[in-house]
Amino acid sequence: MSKEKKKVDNKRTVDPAALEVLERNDGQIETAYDRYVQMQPQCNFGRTGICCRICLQGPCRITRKASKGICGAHGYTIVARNLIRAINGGCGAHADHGRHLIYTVSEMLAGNAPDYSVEDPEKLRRVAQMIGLSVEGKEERDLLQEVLDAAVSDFTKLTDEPLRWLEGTITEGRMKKFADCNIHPRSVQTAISETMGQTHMGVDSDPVNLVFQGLKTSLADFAAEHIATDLSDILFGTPKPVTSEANFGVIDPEMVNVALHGHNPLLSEMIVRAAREMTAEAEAVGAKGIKCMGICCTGNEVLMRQGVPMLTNFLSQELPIMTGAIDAMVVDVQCIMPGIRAVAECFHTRIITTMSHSKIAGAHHVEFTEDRAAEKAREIIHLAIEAYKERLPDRIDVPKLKNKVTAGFSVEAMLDVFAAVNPDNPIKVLTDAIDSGQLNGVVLLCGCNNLRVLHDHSCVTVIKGLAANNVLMVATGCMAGTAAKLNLMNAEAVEEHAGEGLKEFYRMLNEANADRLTDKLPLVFHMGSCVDNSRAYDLNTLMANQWGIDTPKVPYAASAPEAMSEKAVAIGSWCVTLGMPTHVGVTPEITGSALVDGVARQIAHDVYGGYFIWEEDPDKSVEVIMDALNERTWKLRVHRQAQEKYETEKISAGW
Ligand code: NFS
Ligand code: SF4
Repeated sequence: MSKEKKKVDNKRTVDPAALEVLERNDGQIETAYDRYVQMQPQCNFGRTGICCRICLQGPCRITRKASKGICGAHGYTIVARNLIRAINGGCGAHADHGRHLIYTVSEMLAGNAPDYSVEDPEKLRRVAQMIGLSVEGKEERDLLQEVLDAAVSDFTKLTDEPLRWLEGTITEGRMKKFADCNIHPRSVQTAISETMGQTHMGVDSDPVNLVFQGLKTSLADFAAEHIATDLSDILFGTPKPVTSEANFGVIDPEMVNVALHGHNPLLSEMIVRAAREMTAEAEAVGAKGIKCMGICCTGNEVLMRQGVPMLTNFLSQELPIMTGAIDAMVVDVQCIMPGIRAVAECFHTRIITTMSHSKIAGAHHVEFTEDRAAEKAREIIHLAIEAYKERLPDRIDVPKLKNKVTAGFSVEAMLDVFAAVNPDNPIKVLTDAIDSGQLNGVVLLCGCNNLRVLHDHSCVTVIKGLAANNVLMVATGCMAGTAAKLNLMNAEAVEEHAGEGLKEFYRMLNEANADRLTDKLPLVFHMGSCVDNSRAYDLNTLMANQWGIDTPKVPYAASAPEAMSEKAVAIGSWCVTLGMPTHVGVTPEITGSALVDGVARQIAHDVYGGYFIWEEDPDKSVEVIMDALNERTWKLRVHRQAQEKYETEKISAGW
């Protein structure tokens, strides 16, 4: 009986390749899927956010008998503090990523990072202009120094003039709103440190004030992400459409297989280059060559820019090792399960950590440094080649499943596609399609996987549901991973799943781009890693400015059906603050306070126009997202029609 139950419970995925590995393994090697079962039942105090461990008198839990913490903190204070510390955790992680890029650019300019260079000078100029710098007659190096100085300032300044990366990227209406509500962050690092101070024992106990500080931190998070994205594009190129493959079938048993896992392109780009240069060394040990493949967001980064195949997403990260054909899994920071090492113990796979602040006990550590980046990358590939020699041939069993992927859609690439239809005003192609009723809006699919729901199931259901409802979808992070792995990120998926309006829209774009694109457009447009949610948001600003309205009126929603990390909490929070209806498919630890929950869902709406929607059922999720979009598209169309009828210059804004 209990064995029977375990069999059902620990196969919590709809990815057929992951399922194949889990079934073959049958619980012999422990993975997250097993540990989730062992972890049940999980604590409801923590789950609803009403457990406080902020001081050493705790943990204090809100119960019927004890309605306040020992210090007198109400449940709403405890929930609000926990929530904004989660936003802060996410912002800290993105800041870590952004700061690493900033540091590398500064080392590059000082002549200490010889392996990095400006791959995309055009992007450098665009970024400089976006943040208000003049570019005329400036040398590349001087311009880069100015962009760097601005980034350092946005990261560190203590004074309260607005951040360059907010001013340059969001609407005037949003800037004014944030000034009115006093939530402009002074800088990324100041916001992080303020939030820690404000949530210390005995400081702020006002839940609304706390939540607003959380929103301020989320804006700092947005800026940090945007800086990370922009500097990555400058150093490694702005993504352009590229065709590749995804899922376990990308593992080639005859090659040295190197899985790149984590987040930062500073490392993964170097490894992809080294792998391309070291084929001869791999051939010398009997392999056909070296194959890199990605997991999580660093996988998204190298898929977008280099066409490197996507191996899998967050939740199934331990399973590729169990194919017996992964020679090295190279990791940097974030979303790396410590569990990968124990799985690798059972095989020949080398787990290689690379960052001084992100180690796994017992793993190989190759310290990655900016001054010797290429050399370190070669050292890592060399370790993978050595490991290849120790493979256990009878343990190799690789699922065949892989799907075609068309990725690489930066905003620039999207606008190029639209420009084939309307070269003078590309974004109008999208807003016209919404005005005419061909499309019902745009949704940003983002976020992780979470064992609280069936792996990939919620993501797939939401994608198919929105496609049938004629919604244009852009995706990032592990949700983009789901689309890629499960055959939803290619043109064939448009035929299979899109509604008539959406199909018509694709037909128009594909025809106009027939000479410019090698592949037809995919059902879901891959915009990159989670820091690239910043570029996905830029599309919102473009649409708002085209219509002459602010973002809370734009039919553009976000959905994270399987959210997991603190970074997802931070991203969701800025989506709301920046005016988007934001669906989350795993209710966060907030429901222990009706007041804080109400702030997230209703007060946020009243003040900022964006709001959270918690819905765990994936079919119902499609309905609630469509309700949110339909409300906006309907109002927008009515006002657009009125504008045309009365021939007014601007759309009325009183709604
Ligand atoms: Ni985003 Fe990317 Fe994935 Fe979630 Fe983790 S890898 S940064 S946090 S789990 S989407
Ligand atoms: Fe308890 Fe207050 Fe300390 Fe939190 S801060 S652990 S509620 S005494």
